[in-house]
Amino acid sequence: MKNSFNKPTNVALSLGSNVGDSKNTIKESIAELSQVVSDMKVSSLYRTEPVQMRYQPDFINAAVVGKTDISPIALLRYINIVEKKFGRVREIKFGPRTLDIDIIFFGDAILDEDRIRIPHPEFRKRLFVLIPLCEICPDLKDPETGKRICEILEEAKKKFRDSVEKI
Ligand code: PH2
Ligand code: MG
Ligand code: MG
Repeated sequence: MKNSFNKPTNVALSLGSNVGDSKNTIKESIAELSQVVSDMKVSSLYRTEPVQMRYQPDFINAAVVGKTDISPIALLRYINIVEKKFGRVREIKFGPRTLDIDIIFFGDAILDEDRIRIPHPEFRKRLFVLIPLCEICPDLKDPETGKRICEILEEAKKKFRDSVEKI
């Protein structure tokens, strides 16, 4: 399925895992994503303190940016297939998971539907998303606020103290 732009769209994705062999899961799932995302830039892996549901194991997080010519919904469906392949079942909200891949940006798209919300509604509060993304793409613009990732990160660092450590 082609997207409506007729040319590849820049996408930013956040990956997280805190069940099983998380480092391997993140690395292998990035290889799967290369089927639908080209010209990928991949961040380092980070060990991060859980946010929202604090009493669970630390996460491994990473970010990926690249280009895709499929639609947001087609990308989401593909992501769900990859998540299932790594053993994800529908679990407790914010709780432990083998693999979570979230679409942070899809070009300039702003989507607010039941199935899909882009930009990701929580990303501005999440150092575990902003730090890896800023490593690979500090000038990437948030279509909702017009701010660059590195500016959003600086603001977030003033409010949030969650530990995010490069590994
Ligand atoms: N994902 C969540 C909830 N909390 N915390 C960290 N550190 N990393 C995550 O990926 C994460 C989280 C729900 O998706
Ligand atoms: Mg998530
Ligand atoms: Mg998700």
